[in-house]
Amino acid sequence: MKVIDAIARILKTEGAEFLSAYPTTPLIEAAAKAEMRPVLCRQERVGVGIADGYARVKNGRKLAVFCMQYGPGAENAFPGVATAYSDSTPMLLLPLGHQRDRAQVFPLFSSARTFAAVTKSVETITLGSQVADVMRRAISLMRMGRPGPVMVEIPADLVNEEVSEALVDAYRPVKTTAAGANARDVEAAARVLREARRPVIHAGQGVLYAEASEDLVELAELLQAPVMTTLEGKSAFPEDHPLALGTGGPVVTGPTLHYLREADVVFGIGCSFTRHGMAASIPAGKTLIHATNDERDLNKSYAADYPLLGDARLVLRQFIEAVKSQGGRPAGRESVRADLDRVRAAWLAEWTATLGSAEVPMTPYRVIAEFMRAVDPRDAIVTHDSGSPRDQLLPFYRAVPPRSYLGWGKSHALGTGLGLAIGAKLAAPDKLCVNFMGDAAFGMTGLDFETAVRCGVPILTVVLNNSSMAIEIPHLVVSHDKYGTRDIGGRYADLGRAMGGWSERVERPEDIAGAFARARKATEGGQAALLEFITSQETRFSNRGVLR
Ligand SMILES: Cc1ncc(C[n+]2csc(CCOP(=O)(O)OP(=O)(O)O)c2C)c(N)n1
Ligand SMILES: [Mg+2]
Repeated sequence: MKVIDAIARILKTEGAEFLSAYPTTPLIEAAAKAEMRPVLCRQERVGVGIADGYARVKNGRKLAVFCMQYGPGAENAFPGVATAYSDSTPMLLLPLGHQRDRAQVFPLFSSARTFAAVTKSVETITLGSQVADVMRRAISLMRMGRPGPVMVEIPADLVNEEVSEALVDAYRPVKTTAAGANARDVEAAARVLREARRPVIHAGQGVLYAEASEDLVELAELLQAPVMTTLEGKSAFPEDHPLALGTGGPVVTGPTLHYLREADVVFGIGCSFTRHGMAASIPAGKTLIHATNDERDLNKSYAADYPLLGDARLVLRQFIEAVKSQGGRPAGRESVRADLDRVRAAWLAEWTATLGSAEVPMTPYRVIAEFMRAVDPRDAIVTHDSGSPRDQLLPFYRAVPPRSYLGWGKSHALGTGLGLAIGAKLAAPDKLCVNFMGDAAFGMTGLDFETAVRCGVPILTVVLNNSSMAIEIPHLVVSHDKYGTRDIGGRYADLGRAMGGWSERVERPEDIAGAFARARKATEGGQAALLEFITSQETRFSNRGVLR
């Protein structure tokens, strides 16, 4: 059998349900022959995003793959791969490589060299007989410990080499393992957490990958401790829970700001505690308990008073047992919920007028509020894009079940949300999968809306069109006055229709609810839908940059 067919077979054995792809690579044909559906994007960075969104929704339990050609195909995938790397998404990238007699020669592009900086591992198959070993190594690394994108480069002249069928028949799906933390460390940290006056639990996406949301709820209820999530961890804790503080990222909910400032002990679980513009910083003077599955995170941006290494679910189970054996719920936690209710209500009261505003052009906040009224968060998977839409959606959208929101952005390439939404829909066809993007974000990747149309992946794309890069208002001042540098133009509903999708343009707040209902119906009928809302250049944000 040929090497390329061996790879397709191994992907199937590992449970890949489809192949995100862009030509030219013989893997597309090999996958089709092996009854695996190729989903072809319009550009590689979106193809990577499709596999990324799929991997996130499946928590890496199913194999997500993207393949592309050597040189330009691999080069054009870069922003997608960098995003997956910075957010630790478990996915497999399969670029073709140049043929072996010239692959090392200037100026030919080498994926192995270039992507080494943005992958967890990259390896070139140098002999056909190695194919199973190389694939097993890559997939094992991708899945274990801190996940991440891995790459296997396939030299173009290797694909037709013969390998023995027995080698591929013997391939078994990679088995993985995870460990809990050092028991004595847990004991000490649990004591500190139990005795804290004002503890806050800070949950990251490690809780999502470990599928540990129920365990997190159990610990929070046991301690009566409020829980915030990171940008990537949003939906790890149900945001309709009385102990939910909401998300802390580039913008911060009122409760997160209040409780994080007041906290004496912060327990980071499944998070990296990275200092980053997309993360709420931890104010000084806290006792930090930090549980992560990657030692590189410990003592990285903050000194950890109680470092713990382990899988989020196993560590949460250990904490639950330790807290119980130390006497269970601590005293003095009776008023936590009522206090939090008050703080939440006071914050929301500051925003009631904006969220319900009747102004024209409309504020994006009104669009978000109407969306939340129209759609049960249990029925949807929502993601943002870079720019103001992220900062408007993040604090107010209430994500409930795990993975009902895809928060992303340790690298925040404009245009990423569209591919993630397509991938989410492939992973969860019964959900309404929605990406909120600005008009500049649409300019980056919007033509891949046609991928959703053509491939029958009925997502809903919301374009918040303010004919501007509003988030650049503080950065483009003189240049805008003199040369109009923030202005951009376009009629995106027209484009959506021209690409074969269902679309509407909405200009008045009273029309928002009806438009969402019609768009949802279109997606349920199998059509990809695009709603263009003509909005103001909104500059109000919830505590943006307050915790930097
Ligand atoms: C690839 C890439 N280039 C540049 C940026 C910087 N950037 C972030 S948001 C933004 C403009 C956003 O405009 P738009 O999508 O229209 O949203 P708005 O703020 O107007 O609501 C830019 C240039 C980025 N995040 N990614
Ligand atoms: Mg804009």
